[in-house]
Amino acid sequence: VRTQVAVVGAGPAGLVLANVLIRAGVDAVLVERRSRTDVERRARAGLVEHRIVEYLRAHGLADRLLSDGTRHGWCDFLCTGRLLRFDYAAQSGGVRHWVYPQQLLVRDLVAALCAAGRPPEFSRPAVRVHAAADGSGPARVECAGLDVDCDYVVGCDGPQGVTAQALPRQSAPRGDLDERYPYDWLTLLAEVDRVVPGVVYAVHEDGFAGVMPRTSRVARLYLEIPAGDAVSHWTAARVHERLRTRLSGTRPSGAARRRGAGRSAAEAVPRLGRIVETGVLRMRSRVRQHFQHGRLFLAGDAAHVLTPSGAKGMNLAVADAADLADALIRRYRDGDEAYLAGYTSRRLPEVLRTRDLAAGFLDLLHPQGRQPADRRAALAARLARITELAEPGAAGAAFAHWYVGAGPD
Ligand code: RFL
Repeated sequence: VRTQVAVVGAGPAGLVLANVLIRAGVDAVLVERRSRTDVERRARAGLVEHRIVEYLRAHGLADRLLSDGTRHGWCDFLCTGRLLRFDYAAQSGGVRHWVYPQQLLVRDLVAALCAAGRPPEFSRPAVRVHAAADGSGPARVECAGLDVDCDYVVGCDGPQGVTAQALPRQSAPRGDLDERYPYDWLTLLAEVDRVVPGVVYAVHEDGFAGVMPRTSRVARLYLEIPAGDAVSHWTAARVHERLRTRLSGTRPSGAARRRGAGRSAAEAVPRLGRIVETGVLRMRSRVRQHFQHGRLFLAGDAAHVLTPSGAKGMNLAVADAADLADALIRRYRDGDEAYLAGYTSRRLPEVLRTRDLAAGFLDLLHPQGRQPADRRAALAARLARITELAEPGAAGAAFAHWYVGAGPD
């Protein structure tokens, strides 16, 4: 087939890009390795930033998100048995997150493409991408059973995709853009007896644990484990035991109660039932220095992978897609090549800023130390920083603004 833009990968980045292009009259063909059922079932992210929802709404892509999603404006930190509420909506001028599972957003975006008459080509893995290094001539994506000839290729095929392999090797050393953390996270989906009222970050000397709302029946949980540890070491019984240790808190001190924090940890975390999915996330971040070369572009996890600590991956993926859609539309509508050429230089600073802030947040959640005394000291320092965030002030406001994706003022 022949099209203007070939999009590889039906995750949030590829689906948003294809939808926005087609609605603007730019022809696009999206190819996806997996089946439709598989992509619509893959549970991953769930916190959608305010500015991303506004973008999807403006393009008519947020109807179900707005009707079925829930709003969240605070999270709890459970630190050394104390429960501290961070009311980021209050600190960001009333802006809140939307909670809407990624697989539901993917389902909605697939349905929108089908309704627009350009359903994704499912079960078509791209095997090779051709794009002239100097940007001249047409490009081509070779897929199983289908070749797509096009003007531009956009790789939205995640960190292990094939599109990035068509980019020239990076000339400068990448060391400063890659980071491996000294721990991993177990990623779990567990049944809950009631909806998780808000995100809980438990900072404990045994290690980090996190609880994120997803649906009324299922929560996303994270558990810090030693780097490289195998998922098979983590039986359900062991997971439950560790979660109990890390998520149990004593009632707040008298002083904290007087500040209005008179809640117990049991109130913050619902009763956890059957674990329905267990995975392991090797904790690293990797940001490419170039998101484009000639007629080839990368968006989302194909260009940068961050840890889930700040819940930014899906949001950045959609933000990349939004920028690139705008640039491609300008290219076809006005012949503006220069704006398209500036894609990396517009996106990279935000990605690096997000990477740094997410790394800082990760540090807050992971007091490290070889000896128990070092860990206790690190924990006390984290408690002081979390307390500062939770109190109204400049530190809390800056973090709140970033965390919720309040967007430009
Ligand atoms: P995706 O979603 O990985 O989609 C890539 C798609 O490309 C397909 N593909 C190919 N198709 C054709 N040919 C090939 N050769 C192909 N190779 C691959 C794949 O099948 C797939 O369908 O990338 P995209 O669109 O860039 O979106 C990125 C997000 O999915 C990711 O950043 C987030 O899920 C990260 N993330 C979170 N982000 C948030 O913003 N908020 C969160 O709360 C949040 N929680 C999470 C997360 C990621 C997690 N994991 C498992 C990594 C929680 C978890 C557990």
